Order: sequence, then structure tokens, then C-alpha cells
Amino acid sequence: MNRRKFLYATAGLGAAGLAATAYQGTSFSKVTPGKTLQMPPLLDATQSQSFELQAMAGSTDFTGLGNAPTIGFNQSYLGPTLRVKKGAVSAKISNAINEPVTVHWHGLLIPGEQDGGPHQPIAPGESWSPELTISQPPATAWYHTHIHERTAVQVHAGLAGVMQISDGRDDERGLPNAYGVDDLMLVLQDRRFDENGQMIYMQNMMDVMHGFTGDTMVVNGQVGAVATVPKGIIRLRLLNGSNARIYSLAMSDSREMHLVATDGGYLPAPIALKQVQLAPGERVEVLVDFSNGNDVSLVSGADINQGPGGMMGRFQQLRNFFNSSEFTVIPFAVDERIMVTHKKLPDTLDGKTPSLTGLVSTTRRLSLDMGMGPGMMMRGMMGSGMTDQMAISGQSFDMNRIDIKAKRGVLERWIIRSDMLAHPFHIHGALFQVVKENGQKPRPEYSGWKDTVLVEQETELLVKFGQIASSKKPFMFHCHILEHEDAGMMGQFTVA
Ligand SMILES: [Cu+2]
Repeated sequence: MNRRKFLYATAGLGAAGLAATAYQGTSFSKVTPGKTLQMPPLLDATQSQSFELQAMAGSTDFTGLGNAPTIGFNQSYLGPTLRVKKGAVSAKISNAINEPVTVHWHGLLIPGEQDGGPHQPIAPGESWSPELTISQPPATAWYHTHIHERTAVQVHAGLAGVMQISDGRDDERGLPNAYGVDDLMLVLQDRRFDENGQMIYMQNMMDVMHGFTGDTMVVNGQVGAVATVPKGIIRLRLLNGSNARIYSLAMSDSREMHLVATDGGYLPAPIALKQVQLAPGERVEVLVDFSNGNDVSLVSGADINQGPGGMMGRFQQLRNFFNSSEFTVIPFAVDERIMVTHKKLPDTLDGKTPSLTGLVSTTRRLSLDMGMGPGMMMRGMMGSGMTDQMAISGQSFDMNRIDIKAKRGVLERWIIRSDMLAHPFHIHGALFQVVKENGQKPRPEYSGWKDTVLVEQETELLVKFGQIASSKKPFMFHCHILEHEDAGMMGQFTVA
């Protein structure tokens, strides 16, 4: 029995199992007094334009209950925040763990042969030295392993990190930029732990169908920490590095978050929002005003894919019920001793509104399929198992099949439909504009350039392909619920 068959066999729980597991999972952890949130170490490569990463095994005591085996880059869990600027960057990634890994640069606009997808495995003891040709505006991107069928388990164990593309001009923009002081990097993940502090992964049917979600918030690899901030305007760079959880983020006292950047970089001007939804793979940068000195928390509503609302046809009332169970993502404590550098919000930024007025060459319709229509659902609930794989437009991922051939510099209209759940859809090596969500104007968070979008029924994109990818090293498009990706909800495309 191979691994995938095993996963699907264990998914064949009865209806009672489904009902019981549907309700698990929002007992989020308490704050540990005196534990201050640490940033991932900053590896500033803007001068040298070169860096080295090593995938290494380690152990991490997340909970105080014991060391859990983990994997990280240059450390035991997660990796450093890599800061780079435009130009050529020499990277060297070596693999010191006992299985192949890759390093995909999520959000970087670089050719397929630098992309680090499933066709570029680094064997144990080997290394990979791509020259990254960075040409895009400032943005918060990230890097993570993308090995075929092992992405979810490796990212869960810690193989991910942040990459910031910088042009050194944030002072002119009026944006806080002191790393870890008024410019905080927050990698949001959820995990489950046992009484010995060991991470629990893939336990039940819901983990397979919804993707893995935990009951404990882990921010920058830390549980129960408090972020210390000065009494002024603070920049929060938020990355959803979770395997499957979709966050609906807000401040606990309903103060506004001023959105300044999305996946592709800066917006033309800040957008004031009370709530920001952040699906796996997405990034936002927001400014929050702490000048009233009050302690406040970043909180989230429940995952819209959790509970019967997600599985059983997405009944809005049930979804609202589950959304009412709020949990703390990270608490903030204002420290008046820290010097305040920013007291007002910038009026404008220099991001450009996407204006995709060129000719649309092709319209493609893609469906994100869970291979489980109502009939399959019933069979699954009756205990006969769900052996269908996940797919895009009916086809499960195949390393040897090119699904789409795109032309460089042209626009394509992609109309993506989701099946059963909301799926975060990511395209490698390209940026897109969200044109419509279910026939309507998209949500304000989707007004900038994006590389990952949450598809809740039907989403229309205009995609601009600017980077070359051959059939030997093609780009991927996939669901960023990592268990769905590994189970086949992925395709590949070339750009010529
Ligand atoms: Cu999915």
C-alpha cells in the first residue's frame, strides 16, 4: 500500500467519525507570561547579493513539554528572513536531511529553471546553486520545499522561510522598516501537540479532506509569545505559512488595519480594513496604529473550510456560526520605552494599480476538484472509502504531462471554480489581477498584484506571464492547501 492509498483508506471513517472530527480544533493556546516574540533571524544579502541555506534536522521545544523533531533552514525550525534587492543573487542550498527537498521561491518572478519546483529535487548530501535574477518591485515573498508528494509533511516539519525584496527606499515611502522593532515579520502556522510536546500530523479524515489544521497557534515557530511594539505606527508583514488554515484576521478591539502591500508588492495607497482574510500562501502587509498605548491582539475567526459549513454545501448560516468562534493569533504589548519613528500613516505609496489593458489571448476554465461529488461523499460516510485523487479539471497531477502552454508577455483570462471547499490557488512565475469573484467586484484585499487567491466558488483572473519556463523545468499551478497539492490538485505549464 503506498502512502497516498493509506491516506485515503484511513479517510474511510463512518458518519460518526465525520461528525466527531468536524468539531475539533479551536482550543488555541494560552500566552506564556514574559515570553517575547522573536523574529526569524535576518539574513540581509542586499550588499553581498548571495546567501546559503542548508536544510537540516533539529529539534524544537514549542510547548515547554519536550523537544519535537523538526526540520529547518540553517536552524532547527523555519529559516532566516532573506533580504535581497534587484539584480543577480547567488544562492546555494544544501540538503543535510535524509530525503530529497526543493526550495521554491514563492512570489519571485524568475524563470522556471530557478523556480525550485518539483522538477528540481536536491538529493541528501547534494546542493543546488541557482542564480536568481530578481527584477521585481519590493515585496514580501517566501521560500519553501516543493518536493512531489512530500511538500505538506516537510513544510509541516518546518521547511519554509521568508524572503523580502527591498529597494532600501521605505523611509521615503513613510513606511516603518526597522526589522523586529516597528516592522514585524509574522509567520502564521497552526499545529497540534501531544502531552510530550511532539507535533501530531494527519490524524483523521478531516486532515485528508480539508488539509491539516491544528489547535495551537505557532507564530515564527513560537507558541504563547507576546509581540512587543512601540507606541506608534507599526508595520505587520503577515505570511500564512499554514498547511491549510484560512485566517480571518482582525484586531481584537476592531481598530483598523491599513493594507499597504499584497503578494506582488505595494498598493498605490493604504486601504483601511477591519478584517483581512489570509489563505495559505498569501501575504499582506498592514500598518496598525498603537499610539493609544493599549494592549491589543491580532485575532482570527474560524477557518471557513472547517465544520459542516465547509463540507456539506457551505451553508452560510453554519459558516457564520463557526466564524463566531474567535481565537488569538498574537497578542501585542505596547512598550513606551521603545523610540517611536512613525506617528502618521502615509497618504500614498508607489505601487501601481494593475492596468491590464492588453489583448486577452486565451480564456481557460479550470476546476479545483476533490473527486468527491455528493455520491462520493455518501459512500465515504458509509465507510466504503474515498479512493479518488484530487485534481484540476479532472486530471490529477502528472510530472510528465504539460497541462498548459502559455506565451510570454501575453494576458490570459483564467476562470477558476472551486469544488466543495474554498481553495487557495497559486500560480508560479506570474502575477495576476483578480477581476471578479462570483461575478462581483473582488474584495479590497485583492485590488493589488497577486500570486495566490482564495477561490470561493468562482474567481476570474487576468494572468500576465513574464517569465520563461521549459517543459524540462515547467511552472506549477496548484491549490496551496498542501495536502490537496500533494494529493494531485496541481498542474504544470510552460511559457515560451
Ligand atoms: Cu485545495
